[in-house]
Amino acid sequence: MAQAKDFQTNNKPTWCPACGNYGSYAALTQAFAELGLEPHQVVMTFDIGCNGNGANNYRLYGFHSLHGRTIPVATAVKLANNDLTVVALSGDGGGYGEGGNHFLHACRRNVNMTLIIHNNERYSLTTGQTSPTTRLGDKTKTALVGSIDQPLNGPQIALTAGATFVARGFADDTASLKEIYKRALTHKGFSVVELLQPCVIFYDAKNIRDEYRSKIYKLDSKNWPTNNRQAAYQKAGETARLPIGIFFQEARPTFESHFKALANQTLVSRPTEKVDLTPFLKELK
Ligand SMILES: Cc1ncc(C[n+]2csc(CCOP(=O)(O)OP(=O)(O)O)c2C)c(N)n1
Ligand code: SF4
Repeated sequence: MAQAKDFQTNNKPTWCPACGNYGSYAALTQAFAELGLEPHQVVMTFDIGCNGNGANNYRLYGFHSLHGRTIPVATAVKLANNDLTVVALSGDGGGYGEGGNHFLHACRRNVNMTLIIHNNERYSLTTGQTSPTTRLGDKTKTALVGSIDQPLNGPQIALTAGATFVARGFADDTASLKEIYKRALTHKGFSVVELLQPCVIFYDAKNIRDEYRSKIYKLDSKNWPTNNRQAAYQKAGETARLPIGIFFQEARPTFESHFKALANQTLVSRPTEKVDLTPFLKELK
């Protein structure tokens, strides 16, 4: 049985020391192992950004795509081979900015895969510009006197757009993050996990961690009603304190379940050499 290290390459990650990406990397590879997965059964698609540089560190099938395009690539992978476990990674820039359109439609489409959005409130790889989640008043290289755009709330948008699983995790709490990832990976449908991921370079390293540690609390997993979308929306909107855990989960037919042809055989395993296109071409005349 594979262990977490079997999902990790020997490459030395290029993330800065103390970056929140390390916590997510540890939690996700542990989650794969504890679910009994093997590296050849998992595909990850990556965005451009610090989070996307993780493409060098995961030992499994991967595709390092364009900025904002991790979701369509993951969707194609899943539809081509629905036997695979598919995970799309993104930053808040790629996920809510460049790829915001894909994010919305993936939530309502409900392909059986997991999206992890690393929210560090900055475009970090390109040195800390304002992103869709930058707080009002934060000074960045593109907001010299402070950001004036209202930040968006990813979990609330996912809930509004119809996502069937919405959660939030904290990169420093790898034990609970691993459990959230396991639940997301086993959910039958599109699971969204927003990760609070401290960037220690474009935020004051001590302030961001102190703030998260003082504000974050865990949802009561036994008593929180995960079947109530409106309650989840309100919970995800809290700002004085920051809840982590599974906000919402519901069962809904997946996108691929509507295609009977995929029920018994994956698309990639279907023979292509003897397909007769003549009737189809006649129809087009
Ligand atoms: C379409 C496109 N726009 C802009 C860029 C430049 N770019 C590369 S990485 C990046 C920042 C990534 O920020 P985010 O997605 O939040 O990830 P992070 O680095 O914070 O993990 C940008 C703007 C690009 N590569 N492609
Ligand atoms: S710049 Fe920020 S997000 Fe990027 S690797 Fe460094 S600490 Fe992590």
